[in-house]
Amino acid sequence: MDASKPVKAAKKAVKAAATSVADAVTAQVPGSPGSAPATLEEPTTPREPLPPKKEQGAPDTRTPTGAETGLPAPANGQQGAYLTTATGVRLRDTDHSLKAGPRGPSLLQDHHLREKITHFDHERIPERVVHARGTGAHGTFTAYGTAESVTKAGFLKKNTETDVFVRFSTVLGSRGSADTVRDTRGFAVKFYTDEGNFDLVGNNIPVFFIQDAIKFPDIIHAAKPHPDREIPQAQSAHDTFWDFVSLHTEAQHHTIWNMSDRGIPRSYRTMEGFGVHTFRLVNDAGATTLVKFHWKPKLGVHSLTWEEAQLLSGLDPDFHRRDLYDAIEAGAFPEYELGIQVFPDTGEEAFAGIDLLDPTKMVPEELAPVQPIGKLVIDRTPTNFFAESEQVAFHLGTMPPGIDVTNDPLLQGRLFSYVDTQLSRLGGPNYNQIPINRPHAPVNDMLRDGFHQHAVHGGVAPYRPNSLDGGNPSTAEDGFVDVPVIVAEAPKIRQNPASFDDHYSQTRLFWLSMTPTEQEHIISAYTFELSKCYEQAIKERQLQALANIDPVLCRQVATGLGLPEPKPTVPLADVTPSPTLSQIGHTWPTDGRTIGIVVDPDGDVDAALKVREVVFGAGMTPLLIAPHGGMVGGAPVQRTFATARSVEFDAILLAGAPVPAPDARPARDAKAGRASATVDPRVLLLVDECWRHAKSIGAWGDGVTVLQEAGVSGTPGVVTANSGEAVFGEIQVLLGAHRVWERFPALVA
Ligand code: HDE
Repeated sequence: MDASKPVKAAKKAVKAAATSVADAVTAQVPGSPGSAPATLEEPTTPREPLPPKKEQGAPDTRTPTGAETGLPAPANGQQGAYLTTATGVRLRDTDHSLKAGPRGPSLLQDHHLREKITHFDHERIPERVVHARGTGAHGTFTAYGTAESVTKAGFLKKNTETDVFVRFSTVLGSRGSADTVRDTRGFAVKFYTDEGNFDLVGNNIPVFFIQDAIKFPDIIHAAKPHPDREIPQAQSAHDTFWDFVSLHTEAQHHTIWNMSDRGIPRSYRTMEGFGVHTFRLVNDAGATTLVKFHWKPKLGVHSLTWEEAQLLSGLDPDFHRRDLYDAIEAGAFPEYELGIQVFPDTGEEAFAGIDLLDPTKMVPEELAPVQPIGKLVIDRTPTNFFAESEQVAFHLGTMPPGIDVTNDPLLQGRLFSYVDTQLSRLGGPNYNQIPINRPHAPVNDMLRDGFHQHAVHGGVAPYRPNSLDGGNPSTAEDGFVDVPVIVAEAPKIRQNPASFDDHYSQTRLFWLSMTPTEQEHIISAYTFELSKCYEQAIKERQLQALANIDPVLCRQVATGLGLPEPKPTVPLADVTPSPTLSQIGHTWPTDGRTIGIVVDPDGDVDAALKVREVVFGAGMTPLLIAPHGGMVGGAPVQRTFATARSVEFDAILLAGAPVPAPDARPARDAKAGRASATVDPRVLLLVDECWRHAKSIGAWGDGVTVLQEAGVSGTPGVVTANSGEAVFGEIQVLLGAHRVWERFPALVA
């Protein structure tokens, strides 16, 4: 994919048509709200609804029973030029209720008032119990054909293209919570295959907190805000969470992933996805294979720093949504490969001594490599958040022939929960008829009636066998395969297999697989979170769990908490680290990154604008940062010194040394608090923050003096050269590794 193509096209459009700041911003930098710029005057000429924005997708216009209508997507949206009631009657006025005289009471007969208010009163539906905060987008999955030998699923046959809808989410927070909190992320994909939908409902962490679904309400109650004060929102840094995971030590493996950088992804585009459970595939010949599903992002796995995550929660709580939508709009389409780890289905349901039914265990890639089976490209944003991201309903049991479940007790409970939750969330049993959930395959079930029934079923015999509807529907020889796995004769008991008792070996494996830099982050995350607990006993109990993972980890956290370091109560596991678990030490494409360019209107503006073009050409988004809004050198300014903050940039370029702007006064802008005689103090703050977040920083010409004033000259990842292009060339290379960790040597001992 040439990510820069749409960007180039947008640039041409600007040259042709940019007559105002609004036009220029709309055409080049993603994020403008409408498909046409707003006019200064209120438009008064009736016209049809505007077309969607170029990057917007929508659910296929299928009937409730999966038939193609051939209609364009806007057919599902508002129609005509005039305001109407819900029943299509045109209205003259929607701003005044019908009253007994201008000062009189409103009349009960005002059906428009009542319709409008009543509908508004019912606009909300229950948010998801977990994963309430999320965001979705459309894409296409193309199969490589490499899974054909293990599954008969048609969508995995070579070169088959399948429409998908993806929803990314956090777990703990409410719908309006911040994107960048420390949490697990959901990675749910609905494939609209020709053989019915397939929902792969995964997370960005390959293991789970608990081994049995019956404990799900318990872990979630513990992690959600306290029931009395309903705080803290979207956090695990509180007593009930740590109470549960320290008492319930099977949760320790998932918890260390959350405390690692995986708990604060940079972007949904730089996040892995995992099906977590082991699934059973069945091929055309009926042979079965056990697999674990993995999503691998093309851009690599990258994270925020903890300070960035915290700042973003306030400065841009929508950071991940915005990043996803802006990247799609800029043509930097997020890409992931779907892969499988393959295990022989020998009946033991274990591989290399790892119990494949235990969802707190993963299989290191060094032991079972992930084999790519297809590619997902996300290339369309939703047209309507509620209709698509909110109403999409995933269910683990939505599977086409060729994919089946295993006895993982967590998976088994999920098979019940997802349908059940939609009944109250989406108001009844017909949620699969909502446009975003409609299959792209013919639906002929014998389910009838119920709230919000959109299908108009014909016939008189919704039962089988029947002779009155000609025997329709028939059962199919090539239908879903329930693999006839032998269920051992066994007592009816509430008990786990003994292998589930090992809670620490893979937790230790994860710790030992991290680089020292990543270990520093883990230590700091545990210390931060436990410091937020009130109860000493809970901190001590969790320290005991850390002692069973690793003495160094335990000692460092104990030091931070000011508590003694306990001795392990179980022998430390002798494990082989898995370097593939580390995020550091590779280089990756940089598509869709955001580069801040500080420009001084009194300096060399041309050089800044030249670099801006180069950044666009490299498939990234440059944002001009200037002392004031409007235009600089004929180009639109995206951020003023008052509005810019380091956390939205992956790197910054200093194209000048702007003197303090008129608003650089602490009385007006607290960020201007650091005194500086020569450079605007907000620019120094920008440099400070980027520097301590290990981001690369470039400067040329007068910009070099800013580095000196900020005291960062000559440190790793701080680049100077003769021209902006040369500086950006080096920055691009540094960005490939995501951060400049060499700036902060790590030594965990
Ligand atoms: Fe979920 N989970 N879950 N979960 N889950 C839901 O379903 C549940 C689990 C996951 O974007 C709910 O429609 C139980 C593991 C994602 O809409 C609910 C158990 C994994 C999403 C539910 C688990 C997940 C959900 C809430 C333990 C990773 C968001 C709303 C047995 C493999 C999907 C809804 C979306 C959502 C139940 C454990 C992933 C309540 C009982 C393990 C990505 O049904």
